[in-house]
Amino acid sequence: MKIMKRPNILLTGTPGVGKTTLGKELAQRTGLAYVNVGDLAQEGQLFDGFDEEYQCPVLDEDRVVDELEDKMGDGGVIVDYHGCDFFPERWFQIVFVLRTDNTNLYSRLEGRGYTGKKLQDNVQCEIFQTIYEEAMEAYKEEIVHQLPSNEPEDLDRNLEQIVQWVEQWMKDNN
Ligand code: DAT
Repeated sequence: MKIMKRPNILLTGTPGVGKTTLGKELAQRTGLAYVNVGDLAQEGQLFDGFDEEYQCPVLDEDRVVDELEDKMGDGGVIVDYHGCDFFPERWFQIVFVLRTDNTNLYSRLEGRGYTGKKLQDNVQCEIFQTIYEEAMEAYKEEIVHQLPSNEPEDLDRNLEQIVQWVEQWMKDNN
């Protein structure tokens, strides 16, 4: 039996833009696997040092890549992370950068318990479109797409569009 080829999808963007919400629902609808890189690092303790300024462990990017390599090679994985330039470019067939308006993002992050510098820096990250620019540098521009992620209607529309893209990709590649 020939195994169906399936695409890998990267969901990236500033913390709080809605990657996890979209990724988990997308996995349910498509049958693709969902990988939250933050959770993966936590489970495997894939850290290298401690960031005193932000009071959080520093991701060991090489170990994350090693850990995921085989799974990504098989295809059919949705990866969720607030950074994107350390993954091998060849892993992903499409990259989505979720975008949220400042005021919206501010209240979401406040609700998550972020305060002070951490809150300011993350909102600023979104204002300066840092992750979008990182994605445009790291991947072919034509596979990088921005998705508005402000309200529930955005979530529904994003889901529909990506589900359709996956179906089309499967037809074209099998
Ligand atoms: P991320 O994984 O990017 O950090 P999340 O999925 O945890 O973000 O979402 C952060 C919060 O925002 C969470 O309370 C759910 C909410 N949210 C996500 N997508 C949304 C949308 N399209 N409309 C309204 N709220 C949304």
